[in-house]
Amino acid sequence: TRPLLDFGGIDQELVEKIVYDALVWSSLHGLVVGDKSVQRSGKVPGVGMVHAPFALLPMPFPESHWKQACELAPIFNELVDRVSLDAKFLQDSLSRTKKADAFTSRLLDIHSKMLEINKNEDIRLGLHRSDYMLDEQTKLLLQIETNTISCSFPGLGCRVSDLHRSLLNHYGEFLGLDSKRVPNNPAASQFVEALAKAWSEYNNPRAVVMFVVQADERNMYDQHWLSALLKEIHNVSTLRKTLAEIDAEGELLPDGTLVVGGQAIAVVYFRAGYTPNDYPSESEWRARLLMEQSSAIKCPSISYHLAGTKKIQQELVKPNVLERFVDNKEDIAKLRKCFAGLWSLDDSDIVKDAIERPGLYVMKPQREGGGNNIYGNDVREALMRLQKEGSEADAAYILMQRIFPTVSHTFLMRNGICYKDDTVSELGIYGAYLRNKEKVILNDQCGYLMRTKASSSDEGGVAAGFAVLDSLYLT
Ligand code: GSH
Repeated sequence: TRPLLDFGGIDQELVEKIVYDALVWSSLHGLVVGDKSVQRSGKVPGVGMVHAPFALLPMPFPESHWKQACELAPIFNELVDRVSLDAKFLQDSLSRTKKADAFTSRLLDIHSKMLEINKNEDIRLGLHRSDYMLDEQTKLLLQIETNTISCSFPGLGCRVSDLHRSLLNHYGEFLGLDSKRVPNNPAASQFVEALAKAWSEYNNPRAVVMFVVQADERNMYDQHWLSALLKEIHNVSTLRKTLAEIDAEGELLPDGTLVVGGQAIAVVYFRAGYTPNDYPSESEWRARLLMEQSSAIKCPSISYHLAGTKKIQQELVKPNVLERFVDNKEDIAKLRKCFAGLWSLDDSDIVKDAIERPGLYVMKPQREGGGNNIYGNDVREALMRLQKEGSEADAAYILMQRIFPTVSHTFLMRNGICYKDDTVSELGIYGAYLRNKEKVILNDQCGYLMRTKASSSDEGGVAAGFAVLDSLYLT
């Protein structure tokens, strides 16, 4: 590591100045989230706002790996699309998981219903994010996962890049850092462009884009950034509804149009619905089914959602599976290069090894949103418990090789306080994909999200409270 990037040599007074400027900048530029300790902050915009947790300075990252990750975005976009078209592959791969995991089972039921009614999705919109870690020992960029639903922080992530560039413009010469090495981050504007293009493909000028949201959301400003830009740049209106509200106010017209609260919906953009907690009653499941049956463009459709499950990720790593979905040999090689070791729990050799050396594995259920994975000795215990039970319960999980990224010292900002910690980082690359019948309208990489967390914490995730937002300093 370079000494200045290590921040070992920065004097306290300088850090305090940067901290102060960073906090002012965040307040002025909407790098904010709702304060969980203020009850009304989830209901009334502008009440109980606090800066989003962020790293004070951008994280050094090799340019070659950054380019590699960017190049993968359109390939993963297409892979998700191709996998989503293979209903049998989705249903077969998830058939054991279905028995062990009630949530995945409900999603599969909706998928089956759509197959029964021969539901066609001509217009397909994917707003994805592929997450990677750089393995220190092998220097390989390894994929953690592709998110196909509710990818967080396209709105705030680009603010952090702007913040870091602004800080380096002022303090860069004292730090030995050049703001030009923080790559431009157009995540918000490009996601918005994709939503607007999808809206226009739907071709009903009176219809709106509906954001499906959680009732107690605190990351709403990230979402508001997108709706504000949709309106300002593209003159497209948005609506925010919870699943329960959609159940209460939604209806399908005979021609398949989804109407919610009297408004025709062109695009359904899910920022909820990825976790079982979002479906406390049958009402929410009815809403999900209603939307799926409609002609509105779903971002994601049920098949895109399923294509993003851990189980499918693990199936794709098996020999000769990628070849079913990707034609281009070079693309296959690029994908394989970033695949980490992934195994199903019916692989007895791997399970045996994971019981002996649990630190080298992560056990993952079919869950999104962070905070669900099993690490360390808990892996051993969980595997032994599943073995003893001898049931189908093991099909709810997959095993993944644990990746060990480089540890660096970082200043982390939370609640106006600056902490210094040993950290590791995860790079997410956003991707947008839009297709109408055979015509691919968009297939792009759309900016990035760097997240940094204490290396002592197993879990990641900013929304789940483990990590902070960060940006890149290309080295
Ligand atoms: N409901 C929140 C939102 O819409 O922002 C959270 C959604 C969420 O947890 N999304 C996951 C994610 O991108 C993917 S399913 N998490 C990134 C993080 O929290 O760091």
